[in-house]
Amino acid sequence: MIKVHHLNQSRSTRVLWLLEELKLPYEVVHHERDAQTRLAPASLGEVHPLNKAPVIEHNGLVLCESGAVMEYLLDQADSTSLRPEKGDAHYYQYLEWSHFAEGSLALPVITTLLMQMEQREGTAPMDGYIAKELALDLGYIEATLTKQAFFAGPQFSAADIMMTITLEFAANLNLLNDKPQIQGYLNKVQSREAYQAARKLG
Ligand SMILES: N[C@@H](CCC(=O)N[C@@H](CS)C(=O)NCC(=O)O)C(=O)O
Repeated sequence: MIKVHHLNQSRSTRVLWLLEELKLPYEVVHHERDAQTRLAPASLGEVHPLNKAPVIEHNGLVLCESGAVMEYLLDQADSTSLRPEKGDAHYYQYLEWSHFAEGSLALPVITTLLMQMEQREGTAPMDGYIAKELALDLGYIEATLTKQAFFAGPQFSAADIMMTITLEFAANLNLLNDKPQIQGYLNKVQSREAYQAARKLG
């Protein structure tokens, strides 16, 4: 059965909602935010190194990132009503908004939340948040690239194209100086002919 790790007041509500829509059987493991810091408890970190919700477990797979979890659950269901067919014009609108929610909208919304907290409480949660997120994310990426050659496994994929450009921003900001695996990975993908051709175009 699908196991959902749910954090109160969090994005994992997306997953519970979708499971209800799909009428798939599932069980919920509840994790409670720390009353003071509002951060996730260590119990989530025992399930996935990013220590965030949502995470699902199913048939030996441990999956995080709500958009990816949603796709996985849709793949498990018979119903196609919640995801337009590939090739249908609406499919690409579906894809655009699904990525937009986390890829574009979440950053300014979360930043506003943290800035409002700073003004209200006179503290600096933004600094703590950025340092914590960078350490977690870059550590997770470094560990992943220690285990496998590319993001989706042994083969290069479009996920590598997505990740490389963001990692290049990070490298330019000197955030990867202590990340030899990521640096080696970047050298490898940047030597691809198609990458060189794209760079030549600007
Ligand atoms: N992009 C990720 C974001 C995951 C995320 O930041 N989850 C938040 C809850 S909304 C969390 O677990 N925060 C607790 C923490 O950072 O300690 C997704 O869509 O799953």
